[in-house]
Amino acid sequence: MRMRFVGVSAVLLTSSAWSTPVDDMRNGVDCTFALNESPYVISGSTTGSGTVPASPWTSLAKPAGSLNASVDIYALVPDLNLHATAFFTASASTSTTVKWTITAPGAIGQTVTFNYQGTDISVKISAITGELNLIAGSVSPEVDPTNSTVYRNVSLAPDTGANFLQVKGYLGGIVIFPVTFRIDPARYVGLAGNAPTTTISGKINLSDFVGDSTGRIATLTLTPSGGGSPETHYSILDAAGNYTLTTPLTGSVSLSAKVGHWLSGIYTVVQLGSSTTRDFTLENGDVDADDGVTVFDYLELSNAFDTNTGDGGYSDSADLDGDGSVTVFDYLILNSKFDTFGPIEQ
Ligand SMILES: [Ca+2]
Ligand SMILES: [Ca+2]
Repeated sequence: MRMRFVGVSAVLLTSSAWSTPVDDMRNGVDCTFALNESPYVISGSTTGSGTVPASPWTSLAKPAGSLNASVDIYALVPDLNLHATAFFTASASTSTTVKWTITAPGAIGQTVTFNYQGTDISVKISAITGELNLIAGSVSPEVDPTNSTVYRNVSLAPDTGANFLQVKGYLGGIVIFPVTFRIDPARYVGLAGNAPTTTISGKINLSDFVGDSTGRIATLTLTPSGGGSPETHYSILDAAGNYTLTTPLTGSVSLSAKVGHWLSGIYTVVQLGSSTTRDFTLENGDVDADDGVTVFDYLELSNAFDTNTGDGGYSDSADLDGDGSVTVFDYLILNSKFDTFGPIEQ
């Protein structure tokens, strides 16, 4: 009977993917904002105030890994009946404070018409700006009112700064006409219920091996490039040597793989954020699995020499080529890799 690793599946997660609300927000894919019912102010030759009906919650497209976002102004403020992309550019001054500035260069020069207290007023836009100043609170599940889905949210409270979208323009060709819409509160919508993850998969080629890789356990270690705790995964290989893992880590990491009596291999930089494939070719000869081919491996191979599968002294880890016998061919493999150490760059 050939010795095999017992198939035990285990994933050890040693590091959190999001350490601050801002990080959590950065990792998400959408933002949702509500436009509050709010007075707008008209200055210039016209004075007075009116009320813009409350808009439904509006989702902004946000690239994963970014705090920036964009949305058609029409979705943000339907009353304007204006189509132009509003860009939300964010900066985080602390781990919980985010400021977005809003610009919409495509809106400049367009004409919009407000119904102001029963009168239609046409305004040629000369400037459109906005700002959101927010304090991100702790992570908590919340219900998105637009679709009743429970999301992993960062609660956002207005900071001391103003939260607004302001349109300036010309009424009758000369009058500056600022109209301010208050945007408050904002809500971050993450991936539903789960942390963003990256799946890494690939094939581990076991060099100088004619045996069966099925059931062998690959130890895969992700180490954040910028420091932080390594994350170790164990993947049970199939007959083709395929492995897969899913990690909540973000940014760039190194990825190493070690299997039994093969030296470890490493990719020094793997950028996380989208599913990725990394194949390994691991060198044979590390009988004692200490990640180097040394005299100690010779000693272990010698102890098992001239045994076959089922013999008392047979050692699966000394049968380097996996043919069921520990022979001179296994010695030759060890000899060819003598004084070689992992991890070997892939
Ligand atoms: Ca060794
Ligand atoms: Ca052999």
